[in-house]
Amino acid sequence: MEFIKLTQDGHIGTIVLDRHRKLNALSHDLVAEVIEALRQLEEAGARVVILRAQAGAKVWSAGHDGGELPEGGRDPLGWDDPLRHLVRTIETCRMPVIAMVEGGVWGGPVETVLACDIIIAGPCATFAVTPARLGVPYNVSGMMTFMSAASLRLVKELAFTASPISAERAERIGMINHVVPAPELETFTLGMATTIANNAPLSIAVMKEQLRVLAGAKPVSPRGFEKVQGLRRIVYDSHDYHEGIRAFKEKRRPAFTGN
Ligand code: LCV
Repeated sequence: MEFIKLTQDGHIGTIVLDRHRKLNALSHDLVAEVIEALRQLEEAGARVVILRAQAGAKVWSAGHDGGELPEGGRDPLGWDDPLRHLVRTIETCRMPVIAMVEGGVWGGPVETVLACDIIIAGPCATFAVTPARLGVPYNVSGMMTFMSAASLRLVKELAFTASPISAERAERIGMINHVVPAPELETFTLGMATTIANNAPLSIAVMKEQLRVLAGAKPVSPRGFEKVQGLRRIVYDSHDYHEGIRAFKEKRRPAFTGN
């Protein structure tokens, strides 16, 4: 595989994001390799998976690949978007997925990390929810992922400011499980993976699916869903969305007008 490294040691699988030149930006091809790796690990009897970046990474992932974002008139985060497919695969695969985070996590990859079952970070890890930075209308299930991970007030701060928060703060508010000193991060993560792998895989797989079904059981009426989708369309049909994506691709600050 070109964009990830896949290894398995007994019942523990490890997927390393390895698209170094683009800071592990989640392109269609990188996501396809992660999804295939999860499928192979499940088939090979892995009982737990560690999803991580290269050792010592300054950026865990720089976000949805900006080059693959539509420039307007189409839902940028629809059902078939690679990021949506990756989140669903992590949530529904039988094995617990532990996100081991070093470096900055930007945009869609924050949701990818939050979709993982357990999050263990080094002290320099940061998390930035960036739709407002680009003018993107985040999608419904993504918002629910954020709401499951943090209080509504904190989700609003993350979403409205698009500013990174520290691993220490994320742990303090319960958004991530552990912050571990960098030299101990790998050992600590492997230790937890080993504990999980030595427990009953069927019981864990069923509890993981139970928790997914129960956590996702938030009543959104068809009318409510249609209203949200209509509001999102206003955004991705707007001048600001087009400007945000163009500015991102041209590496300049966007000039948002509110239209
Ligand atoms: C493709 C990239 C990217 C990238 N795609 O290094 O959540 S939503 O709704 O917002 C969703 C739509 C989403 O996820 O949007 C993307 C959100 N991500 C961001 O806002 C972060 C964008 N990246 C950055 O701000 C910087 O790259 C950071 C601060 C992460 C690192 O800065 P640094 O100066 O260390 P460069 O910016 O020079 O990036 C190194 C290479 O990675 C590419 C970037 O274009 C450059 O490649 P080239 O030298 O070939 O141009 N890169 C970075 N992010 N999201 N490519």
